[in-house]
Amino acid sequence: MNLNDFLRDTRQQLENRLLASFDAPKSERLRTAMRYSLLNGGKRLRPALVRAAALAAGNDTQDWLIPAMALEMIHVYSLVHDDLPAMDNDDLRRGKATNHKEFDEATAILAGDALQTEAFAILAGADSLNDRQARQMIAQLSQAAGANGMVGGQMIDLQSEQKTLTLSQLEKLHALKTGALIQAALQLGVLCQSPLSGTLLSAFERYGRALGLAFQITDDILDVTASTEVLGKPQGSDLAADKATYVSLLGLPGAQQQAVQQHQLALGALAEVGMDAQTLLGQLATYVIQRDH
Ligand code: GRG
Repeated sequence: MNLNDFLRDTRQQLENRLLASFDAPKSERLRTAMRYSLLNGGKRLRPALVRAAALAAGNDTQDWLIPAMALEMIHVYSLVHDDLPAMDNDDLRRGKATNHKEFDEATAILAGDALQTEAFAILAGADSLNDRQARQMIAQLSQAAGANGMVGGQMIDLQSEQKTLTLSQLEKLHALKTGALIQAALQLGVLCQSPLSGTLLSAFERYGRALGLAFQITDDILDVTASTEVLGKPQGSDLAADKATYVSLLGLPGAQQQAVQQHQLALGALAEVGMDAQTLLGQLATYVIQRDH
């Protein structure tokens, strides 16, 4: 399957399953707000990584779907909360009104909270996972999403506003804020298959670290190069908010060079386990630095 077909098929399967979830809401408003952001046109990169990692580990069943849904729910909750006035204060996400603009702040907070708990509930209750797999996936995902992962990175990011960061500080921040969930995607994919290959896990760890940075650097580049129409939010908004970004630190050519470097590191990690740039994971790495939104 080529990458475009793979991404389309992953999106379709994931969204079909997401559409069927939350069918017995206690609160119709909460359900609508959760579904609004969950089915609002994301690229579904993390689910594609879960599936590609599972395939690379030798699992070609549908086992990737539950961990991919859980991970996407965590990702979407983080975007809903990140857009709130207390954080980034954004009106637009994926070209549409942010959750708190469409509903209200309290509803957006609750929708994010409920998406987060639902993520762990579907892992804990999945028939397709054995107890050990479910426990390991819950452990990986909670570690990646929590205080020592994404939430910790977000806190450091907020504390870094209007400060000058070194490249190494910026890398550490993004390894947590954006990188941890990308790494988790690969770990969840590998966990679909047992017994686990230690060599594969360590290669994927290096691939995931480089991919996470390549993703964030490209995000910073797009913030200044892509049009507002393509971005779905005002161009240059991170720079205007006086945030340290790869572009503010290194300039545009320097940031582009860093993205290429991380892309090479990601492909190098795959090569160590005999996977080339044409494998799905290789193509996904290239997609990450070549995407336009
Ligand atoms: C609020 C707990 C909490 C955490 C927020 C990840 C994050 C931490 C905030 C997101 C801010 C942001 C836009 C970071 C840049 C990288 C990123 C995560 C972009 C959005 O991910 P995509 O491009 O989104 O995969 P789609 O829309 O395709 O799902």
